Amino acid sequence: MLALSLAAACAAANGASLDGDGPATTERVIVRVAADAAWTDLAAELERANVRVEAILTQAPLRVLVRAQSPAEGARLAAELEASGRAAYAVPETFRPIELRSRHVPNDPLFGEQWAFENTGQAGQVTGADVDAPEAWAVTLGSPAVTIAVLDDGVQLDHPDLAANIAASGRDFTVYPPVEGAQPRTAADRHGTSVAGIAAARGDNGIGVSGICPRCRILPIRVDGSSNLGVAEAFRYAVAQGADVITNSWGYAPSARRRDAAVDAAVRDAIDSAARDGRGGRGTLIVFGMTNEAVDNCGEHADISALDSVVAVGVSDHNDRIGGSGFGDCMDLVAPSTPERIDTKGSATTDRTGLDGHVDGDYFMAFGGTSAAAPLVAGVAGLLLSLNPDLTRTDLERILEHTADKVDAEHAGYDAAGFSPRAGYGRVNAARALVPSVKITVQPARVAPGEPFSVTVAASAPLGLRSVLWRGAATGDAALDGPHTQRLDGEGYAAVTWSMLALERPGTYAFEAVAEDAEVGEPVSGYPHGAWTGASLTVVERTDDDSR
Ligand SMILES: [Ca+2]
Ligand SMILES: [Ca+2]
Repeated sequence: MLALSLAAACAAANGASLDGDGPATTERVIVRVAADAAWTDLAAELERANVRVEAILTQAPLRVLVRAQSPAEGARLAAELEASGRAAYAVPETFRPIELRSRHVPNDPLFGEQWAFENTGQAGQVTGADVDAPEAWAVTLGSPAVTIAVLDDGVQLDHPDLAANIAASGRDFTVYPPVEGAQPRTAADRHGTSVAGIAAARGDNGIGVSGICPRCRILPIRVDGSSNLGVAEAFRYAVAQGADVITNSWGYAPSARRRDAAVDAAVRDAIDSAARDGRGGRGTLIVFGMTNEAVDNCGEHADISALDSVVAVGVSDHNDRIGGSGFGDCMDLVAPSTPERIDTKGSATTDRTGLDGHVDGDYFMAFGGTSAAAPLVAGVAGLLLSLNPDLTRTDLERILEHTADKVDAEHAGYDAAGFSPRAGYGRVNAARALVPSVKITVQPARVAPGEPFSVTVAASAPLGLRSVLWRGAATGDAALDGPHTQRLDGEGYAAVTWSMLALERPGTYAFEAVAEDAEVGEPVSGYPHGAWTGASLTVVERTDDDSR
């Protein structure tokens, strides 16, 4: 029913880090009958062994698809056929993760310094501790219809690597009433220009760096030094100007009385309203970097990033290790950046030109902390919205979380839902976020005969989900063989659970799940409109030891 090409395509989407229990083998075996073997004899023998011939794949050479009673029996049959010499080959059908090889490496000369985008070990780091930007850019470079508002200090509007992506000159909310233009106004204004570059510096223009969303637009908004009135009005302005994502690499500094750092009702209301009502009711995604100090951001006297309507981003380092930033139950994601405590090179981004800014020159090679992590997540959201502007804020958040890589599991200790208060849902992965992704959980993974278990299929797709389905691969139980299909309505993320399932016969069973998207568009040639994954369940008789 579902073509192999779909499975191959979706495995590509998940790459080597395919979730589930790795490649799954089905009960089917592809057999090329040996030239000197008598097919009629072989067919009769297969029938006696209760093996069904499902299809004649080709007549010359004779290739047939047969179906054994289970994957294990299929593997045994394949080995026997090959050993006997009656098959030129006999190969069990196997779903195997493959890598999406298409990449887009931009021509920006400093791209090699952007290890957070593509980590090739530039500074002795772990290769691949990055967001897979070139793989994401093979799908989309982003759309100028998507606007990322940067709330920060000033942004240099005429920076040669930003100017083409600046949506408007923005507004300065550090005074009330605010004044037009969010350009830097003091020598200290150097942060916003670097934040903007990570989100959406112009890519592929032959100069400098690339933002993670190289064709998205930047709406600069100056708030460093604003009152609560200024901040609240800044959020309302961003929404009114059509901001799709609002990125914030700032928070309130803890004071001697930490209580003072708490977010007041006016600011909270503005943020909640933007998240709920922005984008014509689909909701504006609001991203905040957590504190650079490794403290709990989410408990009493919580940081502004702890708000429910905010995506709170911490830091993972150049070796995909966590722990270099604030954390807690309110954490959503980590993104690669240099933690402030670690003395390694940062990821390159734009700097105010010439002597202004962080350094002499137009680019800064050492930007880090959560200031660099938040705009990375905001830019990935921009890529998602470039594929499908109808995604809701909740869709965006769930897709980013569902497709994040579970880095540093040893220190994170992810729970069954994939969450850790030390790493959120893991390190954002732009490439995985942009294609369909599916996970299947069989719980518990080990049961006694007749003991109930459940199957949960969670899936995301930027173009919207059409359906998810699962089946037990040749369990011998018609009720489990499936497929069990749940139609969906184009949401970006869904999790569906089938419970009170049971198997009587001991053994190890393979389960597989497939998600298909709505195929509303073809973002790029060969775009995978589905995803596949597998899991297994072991049914064992309880021993006396188990029951104690
Ligand atoms: Ca550039
Ligand atoms: Ca400079």
